[in-house]
Amino acid sequence: MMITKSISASMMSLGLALVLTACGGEATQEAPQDTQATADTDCAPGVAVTNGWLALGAVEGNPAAVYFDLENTGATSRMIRSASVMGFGSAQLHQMGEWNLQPSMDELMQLDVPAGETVKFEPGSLHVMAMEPQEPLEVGSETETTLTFVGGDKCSFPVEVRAAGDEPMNHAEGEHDGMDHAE
Ligand SMILES: [Cu+2]
Repeated sequence: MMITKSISASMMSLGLALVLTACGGEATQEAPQDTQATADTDCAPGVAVTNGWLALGAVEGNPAAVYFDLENTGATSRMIRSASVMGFGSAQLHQMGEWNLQPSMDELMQLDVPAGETVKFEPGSLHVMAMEPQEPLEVGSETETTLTFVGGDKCSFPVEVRAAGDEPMNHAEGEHDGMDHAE
């Protein structure tokens, strides 16, 4: 039992080192100038997010969808519990699926990311639905998404804002399984 724990702890340390290395690649040595609201990736040890982007709703004021790849480089599984997106009043974890041959969207209460695995949030599948946009986002700009894991660890990362047309699935017309996103 003790041996297992100490191995696990050292693997966690390894994961931490890998993440720090990965994050360090983007950072410059100079002191950051606080000229824009964009953020660097800032994730708990053992979690790495890449390829973050946001698809605006087809109509201004509609929900947007956030996509990214999340890698669990740690030794234990991670459970995503909630998400928030800067510039939006609320956000949910969603999974696209099919029900009666129609596309449907289900809210996930939490999402397990097993140790060593990468979960892809991508169009037609998993996404973070960003609701209640507070102000129009410009295509090509960036905003920040934050995931919170069970236990309280967080992962914040930038997402590039893309136009609605870049996304295959139109959320404004898709079935939302009875949920009211427009509220
Ligand atoms: Cu959705």
